[in-house]
Amino acid sequence: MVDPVIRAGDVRGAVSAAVSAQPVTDIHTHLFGPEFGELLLWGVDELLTYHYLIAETLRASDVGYDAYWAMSQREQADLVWKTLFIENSPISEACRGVVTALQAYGFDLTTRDLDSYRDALRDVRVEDHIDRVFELANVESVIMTNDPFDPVEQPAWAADRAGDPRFLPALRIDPLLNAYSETGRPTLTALGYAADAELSATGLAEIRRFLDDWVTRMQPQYMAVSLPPDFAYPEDSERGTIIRECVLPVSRERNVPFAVMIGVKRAVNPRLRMAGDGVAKADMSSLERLLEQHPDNKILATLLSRENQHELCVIGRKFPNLLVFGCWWFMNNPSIIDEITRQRIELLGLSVIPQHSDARILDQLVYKWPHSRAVIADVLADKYADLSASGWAIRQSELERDIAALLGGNFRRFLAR
Ligand code: HDL
Ligand code: ZN
Repeated sequence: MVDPVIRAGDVRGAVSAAVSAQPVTDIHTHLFGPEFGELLLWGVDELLTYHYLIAETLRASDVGYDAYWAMSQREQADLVWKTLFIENSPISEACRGVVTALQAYGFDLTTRDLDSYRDALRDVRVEDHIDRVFELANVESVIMTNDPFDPVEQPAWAADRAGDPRFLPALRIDPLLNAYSETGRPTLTALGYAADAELSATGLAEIRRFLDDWVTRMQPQYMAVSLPPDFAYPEDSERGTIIRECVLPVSRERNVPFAVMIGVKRAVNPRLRMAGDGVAKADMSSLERLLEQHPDNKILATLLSRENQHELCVIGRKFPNLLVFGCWWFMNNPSIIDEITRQRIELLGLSVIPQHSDARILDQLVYKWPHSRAVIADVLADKYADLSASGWAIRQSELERDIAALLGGNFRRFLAR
């Protein structure tokens, strides 16, 4: 079969079409398969009470923290809609996302009748809605955030999970690493692991046994932790010791990569609850030392501060055992996705995972991916146009190969290495 060379004038169109057509593996979300019941959030009121929109609503309305939290979810969603969509144009990225999703469902946005949108989804079966959302977003699979320290989620893992294969597990260990004394150790003790305060050899062996058992039970794609800006490694702390003595050995032995998500300042405004987290620039030398001291460990990394993104690309050049991923959280806005995707392609070529959605509500896939694909396609169109102008023949099959790698293949190859 002829493998056409794309004419210079057609490169942009070919790139846009290829990015749009490529099903994506979404490597970090807070979604749950339907077998997790109420843990899977979906629908109009969940979309509108997404914590990003709570923060924006409390800026724009006269409603105080306590009055907001005293409302029902429906009342909260009504306030968000009135404040951000009716009294103001929904121009922020989180607001525009809701508009994109409602439009994609075919709702009449000229009515702005929130109840009609609610009614349209009321009788939908969740399994059917999942099919529709995955098709609209062109998503082939999502990786969940599964927390064995969460008393609500923990029981779901007691039985064998014959779940929807499109929802893949990830073992999230923040309480073990960031709150060992307060949460990690008490939970392990309750689960029958003799973790101790001194982190003795026996105690560390028990933490390894806990991780090993949960890797067996959950079959996670990776183990993940979010880390503060002052994350230090190596460090003679509970976190530094457990990472070195427990997480990295189990990660290597079980071939389950360790994902570090660095730069979050938890609860800078506790009154906003989940919406109250902030960001700060991290010291990247800790990531360098983690990678340099453990060359046989596979590390996934995403950084929350815009100021860390260029350093992250340079570190990616130094360490093949690092896979850079996503435009995380406060990075997930078109202006920043554009900037850091250009840096990544220029410095790391195709050896990155440009985006994940971080979706918390199923319907968010319907906007987060179209919004990101548009920006990523724009960047790639420029880069392939530059390559073509430099004299390289851009072949259709090679373009499609490259984009398949960016939107899922790189991740699967990293896991299989
Ligand atoms: O720690 C994380 O995984 C973050 O993504 C937080 O869940 C955050 O609240 C979020 O949803 N960001 O998009
Ligand atoms: Zn997340």
